[in-house]
Amino acid sequence: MRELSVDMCKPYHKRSYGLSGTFTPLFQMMKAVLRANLNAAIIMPEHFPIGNALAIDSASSFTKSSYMLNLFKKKTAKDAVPKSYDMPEGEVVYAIGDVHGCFIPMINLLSKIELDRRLCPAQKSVVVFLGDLMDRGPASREVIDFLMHFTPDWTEVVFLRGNHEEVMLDVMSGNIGAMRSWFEFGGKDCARSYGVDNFGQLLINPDHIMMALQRSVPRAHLEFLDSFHDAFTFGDYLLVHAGIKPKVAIEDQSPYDMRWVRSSFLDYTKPHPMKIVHGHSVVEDEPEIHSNRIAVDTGVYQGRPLTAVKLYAGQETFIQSDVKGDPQDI
Ligand SMILES: [Mn+2]
Repeated sequence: MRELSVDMCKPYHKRSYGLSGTFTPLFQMMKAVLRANLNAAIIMPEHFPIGNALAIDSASSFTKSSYMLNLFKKKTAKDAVPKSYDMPEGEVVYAIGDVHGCFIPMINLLSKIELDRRLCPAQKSVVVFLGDLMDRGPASREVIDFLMHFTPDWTEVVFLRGNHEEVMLDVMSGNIGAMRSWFEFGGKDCARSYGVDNFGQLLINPDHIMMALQRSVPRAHLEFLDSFHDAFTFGDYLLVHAGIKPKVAIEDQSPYDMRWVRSSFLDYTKPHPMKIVHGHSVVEDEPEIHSNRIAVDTGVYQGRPLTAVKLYAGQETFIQSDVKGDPQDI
């Protein structure tokens, strides 16, 4: 019997950041935007005890008790495909697809999830971000700044690493080649959100852009992104950014495949040992429930809603933001 790999099993990140200097103005702006534009009575600021690390440390026993043991069931290489994919009793998961710098749809979706969770009789709740918080949309910095301080009293929060987190961390380590390709798939939008836009120097002085990036992106943001996990299990469900390599045991999956895989996973219609919940590959109309996987990336940055799947009591249901992505949203 082999357990899940150490990395997949390590307790998820327990954030304890305090309020940052940049956060309070953002929070005030968020309040103003919500009141003015979104007709959003759903979230009031007091529902977000942001930065209240002490409260969650003392109030939440989830990470200190058997919660992780309940969530991380042992899987073995010879695991047969279960007759049905089961969920832990009395626990609810909300898995949110690729945010891609779309701040207002994210806030709107979180408010709807909070309301749902407060009405849900589950004893335990986890909100899982499936990765790709940044790039493409207009507000990567705001999304990251908000989430790194997001310690609500109504749920635990888990972050998974997507291919865009992987590339951004690579870029910020000083990799000029990675920066060039990053700028081809949404990295410029992320850089702009940090005030870096000297892209005209890309051919002649790429070092100048790199220096500007390294000056502008706070170290705390990178440490936050670096704390993300590869996968999260919930009963017979495996939550990952992109998917898995078919016909390979769950514990033998590579982080690379879990962050980047596309057609070999998407085209595979036979059962996996676990049901896979993923983002990464945009489904253009509605989120999709297949027999072996659930796809929740509805392409919010392309003017569509942000989507979460709720897993509770054997049911797979979707919650979507009422606000669609819009390049002008912040
Ligand atoms: Mn993505």
